[in-house]
Amino acid sequence: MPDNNACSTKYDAVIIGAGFSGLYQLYRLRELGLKVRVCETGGGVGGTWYWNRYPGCRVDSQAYIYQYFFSDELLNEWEWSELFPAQPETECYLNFVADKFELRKDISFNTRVEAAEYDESTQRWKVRTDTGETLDTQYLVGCAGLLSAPIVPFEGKDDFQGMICHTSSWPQERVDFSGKRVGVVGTGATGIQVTQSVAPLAGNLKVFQRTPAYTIAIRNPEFSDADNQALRERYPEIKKQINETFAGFPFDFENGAFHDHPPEVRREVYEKLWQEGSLNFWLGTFFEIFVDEEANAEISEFVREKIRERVKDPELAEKLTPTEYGFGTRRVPLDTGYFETFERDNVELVDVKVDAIERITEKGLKLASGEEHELDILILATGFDGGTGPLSRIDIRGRNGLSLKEKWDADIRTTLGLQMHGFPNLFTIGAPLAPVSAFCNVATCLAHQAEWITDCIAYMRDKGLNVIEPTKAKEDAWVSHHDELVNTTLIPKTDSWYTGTNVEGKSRRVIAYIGGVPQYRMVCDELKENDYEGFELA
Ligand code: NA7
Repeated sequence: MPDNNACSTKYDAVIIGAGFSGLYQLYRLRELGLKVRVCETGGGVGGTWYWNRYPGCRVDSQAYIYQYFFSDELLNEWEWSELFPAQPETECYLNFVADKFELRKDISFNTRVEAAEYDESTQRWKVRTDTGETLDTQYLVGCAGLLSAPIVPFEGKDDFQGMICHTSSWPQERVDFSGKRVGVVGTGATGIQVTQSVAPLAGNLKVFQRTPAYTIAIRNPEFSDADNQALRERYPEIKKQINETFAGFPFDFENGAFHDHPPEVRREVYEKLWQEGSLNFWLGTFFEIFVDEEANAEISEFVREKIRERVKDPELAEKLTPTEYGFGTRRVPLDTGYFETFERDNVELVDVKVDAIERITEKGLKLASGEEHELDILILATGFDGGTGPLSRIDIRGRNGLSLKEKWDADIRTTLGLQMHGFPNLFTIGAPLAPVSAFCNVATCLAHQAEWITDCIAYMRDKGLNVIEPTKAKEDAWVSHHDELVNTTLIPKTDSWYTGTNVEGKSRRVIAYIGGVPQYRMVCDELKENDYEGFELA
């Protein structure tokens, strides 16, 4: 019998994942003339937008910035139906891109990368998939997403007799909620979207909340042909703008310094931005929201007032109003009637802060007090091992067998989120310690990282070089700079996937670089201009 490992296929680059970043990375590297293969676990393209097909899933960056800007033809051909499209539209867009640029021929679907090992003697990676194939490649690019490793924090999943589903592995076929007793665990961005969408469909719905969320009521106008045309005319300006704003959005902190304004002027700013119904209220009010307790307290209180206005029942309002952390120190969700959902007769809020969920049982969920909630459908909106999980769940081994999982278990370190010491020729998009992991419109930042990687590989080829790896000193310097910056902010004080506290035993470090997109781009550009100083090239 032939040994699969013996007949490995040779590539210049193997990309893990055919989501937003993987598709673009494939396009770019193919343009360089490289032989590239993408391995994708799913049966189609889209990554996050392939897997997260739960009811209500919707993008919360404006559609016209949550897309690719590399092709004018593409920008001209695609039409957006609304400002914040639902999952099917974004998935459809990514399929359109894959078809238009004939990307599928280089993608192996239903193919999970299980392991990858760097061979020092050949200076190449051996990539093993669950289909039994071994791919031999010079470069390995991790495009596995930043929120694609789901967390199921309870025992007993297999005992449950009803339907159980994490939001990120939602079935392709329609789920019938009518007359069903449904439970949703989690009230993050996902739990909010699923709650407000499933409530009108279910017999009854119990929402198990441990920590209430601040959320902004979305304003989501539909787009006409004329709107799409007007956008097309503005694309050159928008493309420029998103690379110059703090978070890669079409807005910035443009209201001056918090303390330069009297409270009534600041309030006008809040009211105005609140009416926009977008993340502008978070990433466009005052930068002090991230660094100044007083500013953060004032903005948090403003949002609490908005929640109280929306929830008529004071007791319920109290339960739904966050008080234990500041607004914007966790990822801010957008909602469509989320708070109003709790006024429906078929919806109940179950507070599991004090009486915690103990386990999943045959019939539903059991709390620490012994109380059991019987359910037909259990939806787990319990989040992800953000930033690290997607790659550390693959057995990736660099020089001297160094395991990426072990490296990150000990300490979450990268060099600008793009490479890692000990892992030559491994590039990453969406990995920790870059803005992309949390403080950026993902589409802006993923594209930038894919372009940086492409330029780096082109440089290597032009110079006749085979291997690139950041030195330990370079990585140390980046990690220190990251820590120094983020430790002056309020972010590390709040528990969430940003700080890694949502995963038991995960080492604590803020996952995303908070220096802003322009600053990050500048550092990346300087590296290119200085021939990758601080990286070992051979
Ligand atoms: P998040 O934001 O990590 O939210 C997960 C939610 O699940 C959150 O409300 C958690 O409560 C809750 N959770 C997790 N474990 C438990 C247990 N054991 N008991 C009760 N509740 C629990 O994930 P999302 O999927 O909503 O959003 C992830 C990102 O996707 C989002 O930020 C956007 O960028 C898109 P907790 O707050 O920890 O008390």
